[in-house]
Amino acid sequence: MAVLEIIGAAPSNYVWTARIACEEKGAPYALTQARPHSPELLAVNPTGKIPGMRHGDCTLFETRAICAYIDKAFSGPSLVPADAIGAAKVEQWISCVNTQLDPVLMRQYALAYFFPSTPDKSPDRALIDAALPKVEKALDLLDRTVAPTGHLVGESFTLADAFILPILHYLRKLPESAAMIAKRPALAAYAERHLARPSVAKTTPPPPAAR
Ligand SMILES: N[C@@H](CCC(=O)N[C@@H](CS)C(=O)NCC(=O)O)C(=O)O
Repeated sequence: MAVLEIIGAAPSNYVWTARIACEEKGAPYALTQARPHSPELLAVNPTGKIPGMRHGDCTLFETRAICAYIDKAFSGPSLVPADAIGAAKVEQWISCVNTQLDPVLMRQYALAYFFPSTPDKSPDRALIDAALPKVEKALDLLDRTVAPTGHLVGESFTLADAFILPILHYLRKLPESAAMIAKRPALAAYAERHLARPSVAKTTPPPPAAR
């Protein structure tokens, strides 16, 4: 069968999550570079968002669905616990990342630095300042959750961790969120430890080229 393709741009936190899943499973894959809404991407995802996936005749979009396929189609260690509570908790955290954490931490806060819509392309202070109380609240939630075991769910690395770690990588690069993480020891240790995990370190996007 053809090699599995993750289609998207390496800096995307969602593309990164899909690649972590491939690495964790030991699934051979290729990253096919494509921007959102490009023809290559629209061929596998009519919504235009990255990532998309192609494996032989199978095409998929939505990171959770792509990761579900990778988890079932390859024989490496399962990314979701087998027990009912563990599996449901992983779904709970992925859903929380997708519907509550990513929209604030990435779409509102981080993208106001990385892709500002200000006329001079300087960071969008109004959006950033409005996001900060919500960023604090989200980081409190994560800090409390990882404190007992050093994972989002249970005692080991799961797909839930693969969804939040790329976001934490970007938050550690930005001034307000970096300071907030540093003040939360459990979350700081969690980020430090898991961002060095081989599947995560190997897929970390290169820093943007200097302009
Ligand atoms: N729900 C989608 C979200 C993917 C997503 O938001 N991707 C971003 C990049 S990180 C994107 O394609 N943005 C471009 C756009 O929304 O038009 C998933 O889980 O795959």
